[in-house]
Amino acid sequence: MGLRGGQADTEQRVIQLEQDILGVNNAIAAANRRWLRRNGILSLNLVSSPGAGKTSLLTETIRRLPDASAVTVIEGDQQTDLDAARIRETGAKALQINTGKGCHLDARMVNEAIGRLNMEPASLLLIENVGNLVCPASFDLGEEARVVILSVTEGDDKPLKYPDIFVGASLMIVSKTDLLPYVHFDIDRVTEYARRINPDIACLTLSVETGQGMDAWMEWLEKRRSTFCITAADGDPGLVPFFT
Ligand SMILES: Nc1nc2c(ncn2[C@@H]2O[C@H](COP(=O)(O)OP(=O)(O)OP(=O)(O)O)[C@@H](O)[C@H]2O)c(=O)[nH]1
Ligand SMILES: [Mg+2]
Repeated sequence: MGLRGGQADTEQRVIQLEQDILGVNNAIAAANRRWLRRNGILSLNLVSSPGAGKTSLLTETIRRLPDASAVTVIEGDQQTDLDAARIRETGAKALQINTGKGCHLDARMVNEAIGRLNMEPASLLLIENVGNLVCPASFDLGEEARVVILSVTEGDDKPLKYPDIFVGASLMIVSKTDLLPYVHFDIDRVTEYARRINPDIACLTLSVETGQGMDAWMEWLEKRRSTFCITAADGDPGLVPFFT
């Protein structure tokens, strides 16, 4: 009885701690979103498992945009600044965050990055999260939309196995479609599974290698940019987004 009571206490404390951490994160994320919106900066949070092709998609996307200097990328990885270096080669500004043992970016990391980046109003902010289909699902960064990338080599059952990451996502991109002839992956099935989890999710397929689907992705991005309105009405955005 004593042991059970002690166990229940511990579980209660763990739940409370998790709620506190997420509560603080959500408050900072809301501050990030407010600041980004007031400055007319469209922000996307790209999530996937490791190696699904996030950085490759980002570099190819920036190359296709008319002005690389109007794009900023926040890169999240446990170690190295390899991805930020790949982004900088395109002419876009990139800031690398190393999370060490951490398995996701959080709103405070993005808040601090925003404070250092000196982004132009009405520019584009692309955030590459740490490769992981689980942890990033719980941490709002303050982005305008979450984009989930799933490569065909990972299997078409992922929306059902890792549903949380698909729940709040605006778009699922099925990547590396040039490899479809070599793997068992059914595009109709993955689309049906993703929409079973999130009926509103948009779905695109593409290959950075062959260029298949890149035009549709660029159109999605352009539409998102053109419908994104500057919500500057409620006051001065201020220069520094820091929450604390
Ligand atoms: N065949 C094929 N390979 C691709 C495609 N896109 C990316 N790759 C390859 O997939 C590997 C991983 O690509 P990255 O862009 O580094 O993936 P990532 O999601 O950024 O990886 P992490 O940041 O480590 O999570 C690289 O070897 C890429 O060349 C594609 O469309 N087709
Ligand atoms: Mg990467």
